[in-house]
Amino acid sequence: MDVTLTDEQWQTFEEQGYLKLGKVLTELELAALSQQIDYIMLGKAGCDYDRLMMQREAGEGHEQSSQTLGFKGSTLNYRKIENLEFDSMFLTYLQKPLFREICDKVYGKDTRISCFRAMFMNKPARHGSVLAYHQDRWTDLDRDPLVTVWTALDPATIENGCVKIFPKTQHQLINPADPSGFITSDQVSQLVENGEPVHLELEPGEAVLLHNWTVHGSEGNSSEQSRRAFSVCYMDANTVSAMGKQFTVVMD
Ligand SMILES: O=C(O)CCC(=O)C(=O)O
Repeated sequence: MDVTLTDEQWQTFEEQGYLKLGKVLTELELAALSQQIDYIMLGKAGCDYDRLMMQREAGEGHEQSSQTLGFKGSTLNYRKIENLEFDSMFLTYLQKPLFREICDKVYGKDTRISCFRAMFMNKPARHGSVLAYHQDRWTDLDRDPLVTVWTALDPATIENGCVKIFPKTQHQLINPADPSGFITSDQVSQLVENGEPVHLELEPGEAVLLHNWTVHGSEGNSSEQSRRAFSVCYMDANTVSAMGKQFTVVMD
């Protein structure tokens, strides 16, 4: 398991807008995080559910729920769970030295780092929905968070809706005034003219570093294999939201 990145790896990241980090979790850590997220979904974790943003996926006789604070029933059919920095196991993971090193490189050495979001992104077996192509940016912030580490807890494959990206799209915003970051189907077609998207197939415990502006999305999942993943967007802790959102400092 690498704990430091080479100059060559940084160069690849800067050129391509993404970098496969390889295994970042031991088997034990992977098993513990996978169990913890299942316990959270099933209502068995000893965490404060009122602080977690939880969105249920459509299926099992339910519509897709809104993304709001609080538990929405005991099921593995959740789509998204945010604010996992409030869970001690996920917090410990996102503070790994490799991620501190990445933040040092991107934001400057020893910059205090907060977490724009620490999020479980799930494509439940048989029900996972499509996420259209977009760039990650939020117009209420006074500066853009630049990086996300996306970690597979299950195998992430083409069949179960792994993330797919357009390399080298990190240099400019496609729709700078649009707060959603989503791009139109015409814009996707234009990107495809320059090359097909890359599917980021990963083994459980592997991670990928993404520039937040790299265009990315994912297909649905109709397979029997869930696609559980943990995605952390790190930002400079001095970032201010015009909407008054507060962010948790995760690295001092
Ligand atoms: O997990 C996915 O399918 C996409 C996640 C994503 O868009 C993100 O982490 O910014």
